Formats: sequence, C-alpha cells, structure tokens
Amino acid sequence: MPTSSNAVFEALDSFRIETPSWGYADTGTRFGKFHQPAAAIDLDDKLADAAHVHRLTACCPTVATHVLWDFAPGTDAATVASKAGVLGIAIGSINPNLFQDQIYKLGSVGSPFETARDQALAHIIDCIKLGQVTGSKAVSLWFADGTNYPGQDNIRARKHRFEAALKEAHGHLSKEQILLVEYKPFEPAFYQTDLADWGMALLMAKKAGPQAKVLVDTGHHYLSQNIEQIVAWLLDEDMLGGFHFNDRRYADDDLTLGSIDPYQIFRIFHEIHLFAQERGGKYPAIEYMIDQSHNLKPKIEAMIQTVCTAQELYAKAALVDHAALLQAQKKGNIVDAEMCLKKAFNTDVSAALAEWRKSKGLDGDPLAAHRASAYAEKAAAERSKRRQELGIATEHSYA
Ligand code: PSV
Ligand code: MN
Repeated sequence: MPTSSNAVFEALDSFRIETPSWGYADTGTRFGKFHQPAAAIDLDDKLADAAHVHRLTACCPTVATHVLWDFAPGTDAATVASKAGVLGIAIGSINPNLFQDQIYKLGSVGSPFETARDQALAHIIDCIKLGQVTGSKAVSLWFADGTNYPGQDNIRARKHRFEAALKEAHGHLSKEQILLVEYKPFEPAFYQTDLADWGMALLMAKKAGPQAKVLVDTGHHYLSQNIEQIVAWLLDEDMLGGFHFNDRRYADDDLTLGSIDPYQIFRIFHEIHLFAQERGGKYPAIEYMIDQSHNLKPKIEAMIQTVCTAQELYAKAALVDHAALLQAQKKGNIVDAEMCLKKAFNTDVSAALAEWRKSKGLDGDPLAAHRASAYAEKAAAERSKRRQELGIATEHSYA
C-alpha cells in the first residue's frame, strides 16, 4: 500500500469540490419546506456561507449557481462574480432552470411546442453568456423533460428536438467552457424521461459537440445500478465531465454524501485513481460538485460534513495498492484483489487528513472549527431579523 500520509497529501492537494448555492438555502420535499434560522435568504448569504466553508476546508473555491434562484432578472453577473472574488471564492457551474416556468409543462427543449423550445434554448444561451461574464467553466444541464403517459408524445421526435437544441447551444460556448449533460431515470416525468440514463446523456453529449460531457449525479440511478462501472466506461471514453454528489436509500433522496453507502463513493474514486495511475499519474479534468438538499440537517454543518466525507473517501481510495491489485487480477485471485480495495477502505485516514489541514494552516477538524466560530449563531440572529422584516416564514419553535 502507498505510504499513507504521502498518498493522502498528494490526493488532497489536487482535490476540489464545488458546493451548491441551493444547499445553503431552505429547501424541502414536494410535501413542504422546513425553515432554518441560519439558512441563506439571498445570493449574498449563499456566497458568504460558501466562502466560510472554503475558509475552513481550503477545498471548495467555487460555488454552483442555479440561475433563476440566484440571478433574479436585472442581477448584474459581473458584480456577483466580483463579490464572490472579494470573499475568496469564484462562481462555479451555471445551472439553467428549464423546469419551473409554466411554459415547460410538456417539456423544455423536448416540448412539442415551439415557443417552449425557443424559450428554453434562449435561456441556455443566456446561461452560457452568463458563464462567460462570471468566468465559470461549466454550464450544467439537467432537463425535467419527459412524458407521463404512453402515447403522450413521439419519443423519437423529442430526441431529435434535444439533438438540435444541444448542438445549437454548444455553438455558443467559448473555448474555455464545457457543457455538462445530466441524466435521471424519472421524476418529474413518470412514464418516459428524455435523458433517462448515462447512455442517452453520452449520445446527446457526443452529438452536441466536443466540449460536451456527461455529468453523473450519484442519486440518479436505479437502486442496484453499478455506478462505478458507468464511471469507468465514461472515463475510458473521455466523456466523464463531472459529478453531482449526494446519497440515497430509495431514489433521488438528496441525502448527504456517504451517509448511506460510503463504499459506493470509495469505489467510484478508486476507478478515477486507477485510471490516472494507468496514465502515468495524469488525472482527467472532472468537476466534482455537491448536489444535496439536506433539508433537516443544519445547512453549513451538512456541507462541511459532506466535504470532509468526500476528502476522506478520495484519500482512502488513493491508498489502493494498484501493483498488488494487478498481480492478484493476473492470477485470478479474487479474494486478494477484493482485499486490496477493502484494506484501503478500512484504513483510518483521519490523522493524515488532520495533518494535511494543519499543513494548510487550517484547523484539523473543520466541523469543530465551524462550531467554535459561532458563524451559524450569528447568521441565525441576523437572518431571523431580516426574515421578519421581509415577512418571510420562519422555523417552528419547539420551546
Ligand atoms: C435534479 O434532480 C437535480 O439533480 C439537477 O441537478 C438540478 O439542477 C438539481 O437537482 C436541483 O436541486
Ligand atoms: Mn443533480
């Protein structure tokens, strides 16, 4: 096994994870939203919270934005980018909103209505321009498009509408930008989702153009699906663009990363380390992003917990002894091969992680440092007052 401290330090030095602006604000399920006193109210709060998480972890320099939720009409994107810069972070992926407008009832770029398709494409192109102003690399596309009943629309016609729109959108990218295509098996469409799996997303990305790649949201798979195999195949095709990290027990539950199945995330990271090792240590450019709603856990604590879990699993996966693994595989020694993975997964890397943080001038325990900073309490006091002034609903007091 590689010497643990060295391998952990090397792995963490290049590992960056983007936090989502929406993970700092009040979110919920379709049954309701529970409010938290410290939750971000507006984009300024979200940027401040994201900067706080980055200060404690030194691993989250960018924040993903969701366009309609963050950039209200009239918002000056350049001002937002410079505000983020002052706080020590940058605007990360731009996520168009192609599902909330009434016009999208039957879909966005896949809709049978030309007016809906035109509006969706114009919005994607606006988001590409927004990304150019904010200096963001990725425009990340997720479509709620699909149908609810057999016969509702022509499945192949919808596919053709997608191809045309994505190709056209790709033509507006600058050479620094990438287009990420996300898939999801169901919800909100319950009969047929237009981009339902990685094969459809891969095909669509290929048709869009060379700067388009696939985004793997860990929650967007059927329960028994082997996600690391999808990752391995996409890596091999040079088509893995990024991740949306979260965990789930049933479907797209948006629970915090590794809370249900940390070994799954470890196995995904193992495929990435193995791929890089086979290419002389050259890691592919992958956008690691969190996409959770963690609606019951305190927002910032959940984010820090997720970032630390991602670092821990990424570090553990870097400890797999690739030479021993190859030897075992060559001999057909299944038990020893599997043990190479298990041994790394079972290694306690917490001391090495704390050491790495201290070497960056950070507290060895970001969650404890967050709690000691009383950031959440101060935010709660100020934001509760502001909520009252704005007439926004607040949390239930059990006292
Ligand atoms: C859809 O479930 C999704 O995973 C997409 O990435 C959206 O942009 C995001 O969630 C919204 O939370
Ligand atoms: Mn997602």
